[in-house]
Amino acid sequence: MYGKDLYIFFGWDFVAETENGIEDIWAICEGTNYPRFVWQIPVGDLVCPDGVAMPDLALLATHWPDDNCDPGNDYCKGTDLDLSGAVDIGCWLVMWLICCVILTAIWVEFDIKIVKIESYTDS
Ligand SMILES: [Ca+2]
Ligand SMILES: [Ca+2]
Repeated sequence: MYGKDLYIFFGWDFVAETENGIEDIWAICEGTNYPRFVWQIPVGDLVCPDGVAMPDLALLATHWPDDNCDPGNDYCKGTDLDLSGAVDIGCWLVMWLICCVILTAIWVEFDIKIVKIESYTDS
C-alpha cells in the first residue's frame, strides 16, 4: 500500500506520470507512506521522507546558486521554489518561512490539546 503502482492501476493521477492525467493530484514517498494530495505537501518538502528536513536542505544546497532552472530540468529538481529561474535567497526565505509557519501552527494546536487535557484531568 506504500507503492504507487496499485494506485496508478486504479486511475489515480500521480506526479511524474501521465497515464492517468497531467493534473498530478497525488504524490507518494515510495515504500514509506500512503499517498498524499499534492496540496498537502509543504513547499520546502523537496525529497523523501515526508516533511521538511535535512535531506530537503541538502538538495537545496546542491543546487545553490544555480541560475539555469526551467521546466526542462524541473526547475532545478524543485529547488527553484519561486520559479524565478534561479535558486537564490528568495527560495531560501520561502522555504523556511513556510516551515516556521507550519511548525508554529502545529505547536499552537499541540499546546491547545495539552491545555484541554490538563483542564479535563483537573476537573
Ligand atoms: Ca499525472
Ligand atoms: Ca522531505
